[in-house]
Amino acid sequence: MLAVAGSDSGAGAGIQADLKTCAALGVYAATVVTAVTAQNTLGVRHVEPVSRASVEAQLNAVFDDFNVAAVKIGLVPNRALADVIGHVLRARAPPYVVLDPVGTASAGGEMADRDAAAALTEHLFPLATVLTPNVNEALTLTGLVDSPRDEESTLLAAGRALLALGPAYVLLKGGHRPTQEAVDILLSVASSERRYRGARLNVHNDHGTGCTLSSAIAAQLALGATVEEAVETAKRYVTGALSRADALTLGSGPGPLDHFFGSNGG
Ligand code: PXL
Repeated sequence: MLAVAGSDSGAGAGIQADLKTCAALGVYAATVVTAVTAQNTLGVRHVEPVSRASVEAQLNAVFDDFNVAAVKIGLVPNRALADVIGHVLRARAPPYVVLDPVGTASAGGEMADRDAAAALTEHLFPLATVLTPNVNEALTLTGLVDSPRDEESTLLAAGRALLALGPAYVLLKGGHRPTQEAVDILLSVASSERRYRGARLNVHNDHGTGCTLSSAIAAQLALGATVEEAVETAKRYVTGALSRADALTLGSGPGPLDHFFGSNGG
């Protein structure tokens, strides 16, 4: 598969999380870097978007040589990069695209400019097989930020509005909702909604959870799973990696998940 995302110098999120996730799940990942961020577990200090020419060249270098079974897209820092990624993906037509609409780091700090979300919606939503917003992203992208955010009906309305913008599926991630379990809701135009329930884990080290989930979904799609199966396996993987995360003591803020919880390196 191919991960198109930003670099996290702390290596908990972004392209580093994508690579670790794919390695743990046994899927090879090529990488296209969209931005270089300077950050640690305490926050983002600097973001440098990669040039349009470089991202275009990276994408073409990968597609010219590899059979790309699925693409995961994470941080797209500006309109120029949303435009060029859309252009290349339309030409190359990979079978699956998982789009994680991130703009703000979990540690705090904007990583995308003001116009990036509109450009993402315009150029990349129509190409997405699965869009994976958290509650904040779903409400912000649909202009429902002032609606009662803890109401499930608000979230479902946002999900339906996002579906109308082009993705085949929208996975509404419930990790940030004040519910007893962590419930993710998968919506699609073609079928009724499906819920994925997981234990709510009260962990300190949760940096990179969204990146990990979206690359795990793309990895499963690359392995031949259906979208419904891919989401289920990916959620199980993230739950496992989160449940072991607090055994890692890296940095003084929220650290990364334990991507290799299932293996001892042997
Ligand atoms: O979790 C979103 C995200 C995406 N991409 C990069 C990040 C983060 C969060 O910190 O650093 C590069």
